[in-house]
Amino acid sequence: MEIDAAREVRTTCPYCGVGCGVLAKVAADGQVSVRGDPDHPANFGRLCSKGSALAETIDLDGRLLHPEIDGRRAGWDEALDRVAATFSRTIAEHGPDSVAFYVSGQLLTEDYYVANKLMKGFVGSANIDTNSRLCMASSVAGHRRAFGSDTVPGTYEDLELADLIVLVGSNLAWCHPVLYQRIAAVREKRPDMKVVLVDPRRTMTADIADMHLAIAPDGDVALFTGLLAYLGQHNAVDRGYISAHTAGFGQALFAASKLDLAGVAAATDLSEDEIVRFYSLFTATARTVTVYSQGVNQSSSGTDKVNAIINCHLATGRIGKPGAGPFSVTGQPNAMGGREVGGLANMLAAHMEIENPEHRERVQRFWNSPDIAEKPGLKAVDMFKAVADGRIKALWIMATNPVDSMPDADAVEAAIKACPFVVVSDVLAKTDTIRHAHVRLPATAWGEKDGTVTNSERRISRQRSFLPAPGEARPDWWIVAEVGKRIGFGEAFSYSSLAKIFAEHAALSGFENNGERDFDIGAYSGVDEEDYHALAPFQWPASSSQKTAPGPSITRFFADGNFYTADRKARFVAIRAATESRTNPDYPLILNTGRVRDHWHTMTRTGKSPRLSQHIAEPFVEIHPADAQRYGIGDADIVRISSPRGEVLVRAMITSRQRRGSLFAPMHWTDQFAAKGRLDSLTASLTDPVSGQPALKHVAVRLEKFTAKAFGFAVTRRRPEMIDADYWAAARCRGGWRIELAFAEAEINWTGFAQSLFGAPPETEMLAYHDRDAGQHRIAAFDDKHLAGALFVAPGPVAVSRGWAAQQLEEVHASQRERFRIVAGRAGAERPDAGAIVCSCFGVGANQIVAAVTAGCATVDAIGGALKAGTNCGSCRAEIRAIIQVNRFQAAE
Ligand SMILES: Nc1nc2c(c(=O)[nH]1)N[C@H]1C(S)=C(S)[C@@H](COP(=O)(O)OP(=O)(O)OC[C@H]3O[C@@H](n4cnc5c(=O)[nH]c(N)nc54)[C@H](O)[C@@H]3O)O[C@H]1N2
Ligand SMILES: Nc1nc2c(c(=O)[nH]1)N[C@H]1C(S)=C(S)[C@@H](COP(=O)(O)OP(=O)(O)OC[C@H]3O[C@@H](n4cnc5c(=O)[nH]c(N)nc54)[C@H](O)[C@@H]3O)O[C@H]1N2
Ligand code: SF4
Ligand SMILES: [Mo]
Repeated sequence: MEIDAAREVRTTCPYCGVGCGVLAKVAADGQVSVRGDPDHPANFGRLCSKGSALAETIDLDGRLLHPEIDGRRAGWDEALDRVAATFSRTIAEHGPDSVAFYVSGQLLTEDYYVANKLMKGFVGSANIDTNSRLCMASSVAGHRRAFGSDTVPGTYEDLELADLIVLVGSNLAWCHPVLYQRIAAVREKRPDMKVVLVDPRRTMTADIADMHLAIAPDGDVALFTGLLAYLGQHNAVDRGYISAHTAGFGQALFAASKLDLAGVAAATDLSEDEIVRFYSLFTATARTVTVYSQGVNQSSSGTDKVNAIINCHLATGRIGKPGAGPFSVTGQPNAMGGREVGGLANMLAAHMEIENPEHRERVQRFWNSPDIAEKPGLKAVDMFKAVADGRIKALWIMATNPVDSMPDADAVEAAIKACPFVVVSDVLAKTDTIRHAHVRLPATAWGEKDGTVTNSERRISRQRSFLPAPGEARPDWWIVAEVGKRIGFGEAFSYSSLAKIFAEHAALSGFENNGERDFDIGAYSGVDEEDYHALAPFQWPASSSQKTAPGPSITRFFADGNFYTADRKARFVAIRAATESRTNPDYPLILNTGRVRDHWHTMTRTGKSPRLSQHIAEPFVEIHPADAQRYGIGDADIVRISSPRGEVLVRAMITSRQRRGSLFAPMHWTDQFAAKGRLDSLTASLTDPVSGQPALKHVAVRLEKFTAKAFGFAVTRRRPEMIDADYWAAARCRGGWRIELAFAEAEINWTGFAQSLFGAPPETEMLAYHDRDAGQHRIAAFDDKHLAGALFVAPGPVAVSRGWAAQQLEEVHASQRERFRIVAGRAGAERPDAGAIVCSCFGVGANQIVAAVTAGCATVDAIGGALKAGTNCGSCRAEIRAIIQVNRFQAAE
């Protein structure tokens, strides 16, 4: 590929489902820079902290650059032949259901389309499932139950037009930051707009909320069935809409009316007063959008939660209208594209149904395929159970890291290890999953690959390459198509270009559609290379008839009914709220899991960025102060969380933002970044009965203090090969790595430990200070004028300034005096500690912000004026406001 140095390439962010447009540029010296695309309708130029730091994540460090078989380098031909031959043989000997693909919402639509076509139409099994099962399956199931199709009715603009936004189980400020910023911007102009947050934790998103309902875990079904009953009682339903466009209202209302207000209060742990205030606000506000995410989907009652919410919107006719509707926001960049191609085991393709013989016949005819899967395949959790018990004998994992992200992850890892044949396509050479692969296939990464993605509002945008493919890496679609050809389906998989795949996908969506299926992009079935190259973001539907008939295109669904059920009416779902206690005396606490602002999933990308790694540099757990006291845990202690399936060691963070009896820990840390941080070794394979989505937010656990005899903090230029400590967590910093440590034993040869940690050759100059009685040790190693590493050990959490220590890796230490300063009594004391980094764009820490507040800065903008914090991507503005509030309050006390 030729790179034009001066040209900005228009592409799409590879992180969340907001799907922001990005302009990427490669300078003559190879430096990449990115900025938000001002013309993209998802972000109009904005980017969050992760999007802004994309350029820091695209180096080739750690990349898998050539295929490998059984740990040795192999050529593509040999590797692809091995995959094709083993899959063919397994299918011949054990049938099509003995093989499986486990794919990802981070594949591009074209990759996904080819993988789904190969499995469902040519292998003849539906054993292709995706990490979207862990993410969107309950929304898909809820949509299909209510609408007869997996349709997201609204658009982002609705968030700006609404008078009330109800955020349910969504930490929008951190997980969909640009949508959060769009709402925040409107609220500045229209302070009457109300926001209600329903989340057991007081997250940073509460910053924008007029009302935070700290609901009991899984209290949502009760809250929204109670709301339906309330709407009924207060005559606040839209009778006209209900009778013209829906069915089942009576039964749903009857089921809802079984729960009175006291019952809702008991099930949600909210006061009746709070509940009624929320209900009356909802009742009074026609322009209401209910946004929901993983606090809804990842639950054993996830599908019921979705339908309980949709019921309230159907009952009020608030759907598909400007500023009104239920809105499931998607997590991954191409969660929607994956649903469109049928990447879930219980879907077919182009929103057609696997159980429907007409649909099967139609897809088979379109693909001209020898076979078509007759029944739904195994959903993720069941798929890995089938790997474990030997029913699945050949497994291909693409663009996902199940050893870290599947529930009961240790069992999943054991299953993968025991599977006779495992293929992993990834961009990295070392992940917790790829270490068990027989065949490793190097995929091209963001910036190198081309294709399309669909965001949460059904908008299809191009990802475009601006970097050459490194080494022998190849795009995922090419890899899958090559295997398809080698299995013997040459004709169906001989794509000469990406545009051909996209055109085929578009054609299938419009094939014998006639308005019967929501997903129709038939207007694009004729795209050629040039059109595809230039493809501008567009929202579906875009049927071929819409293209020929001028007039306004549909941007929202269902304002006038026309659902995709047989009678074109929506279905209310009668739901009974059931409360379930999962805790017991051995495992008395509820673990809730999720995300932090600056890391993405298993950190394969964000873990490379020093800027993003400084916001939160180690795995942690949020504990309510009363629980901390009960278990004898102090702030910054190391704690062990255990469940019947496994355990993790993480840092304690004591905060009253957490509910009593509940813990929250992020999902991001893996064996690549921490000693024992794989959170999903704790979670259970319990799933929602309708969607098969695991209940990742509600797991019974036990908490105890890990008694550390010594704590440590280190900075080191080279990443250690091995870290011999009971607890460690490594994070990138500009000059190398920073490492948090804790030890069950204090009788350690610290100099030897430091030497191995720094990877320092024996001739390295070491300076050391030891106070054995006080348990204090400080050791620094230099090569030439530079610090190779520094280790600080203390009997309690180490007080050294992290930012100062990391900076020493980049500075010149010419004189002996300067070198001694590093191990001197109060290292870095003359330089104030910036504290935990809040603003990653400008590296501004919490202590600096507190100081500015104390000096009189009273608003986020004033802080921005004084420190620049919050003035670039804006992702930290909620945190800055929280710091201002706490400190002004304290100053006033
Ligand atoms: N920074 C960042 N952003 C991301 C990602 C990332 O890894 N990092 N990942 C992307 C992906 S794939 C996804 S799916 C999205 C997820 O986006 P979100 O769903 O917003 O994120 P989570 O942190 O998983 O969970 C959201 C909230 O659900 C709450 N919750 C837990 N249990 C309940 C409950 O019973 N009821 C209610 N009402 N709430 C509950 C949690 O306390 C949490 O604050 O984020 C996307 N964006
Ligand atoms: N406890 C708990 N567990 C969870 C969740 C939770 O909230 N709590 N959330 C769940 C959710 S919503 C999600 S979406 C999942 C996410 O979990 P995963 O999908 O496992 O996480 P990622 O780190 O995004 O994994 C992506 C992998 O693909 C690789 N990759 C990146 N780009 C490409 C590419 O172009 N091609 C190929 N072949 N590989 C590529 C990366 O290196 C990485 O190894 O986690 C789920 N697990
Ligand atoms: S909100 Fe942030 S992570 Fe999500 S697409 Fe936009 S820039 Fe990327
Ligand atoms: Mo997700």
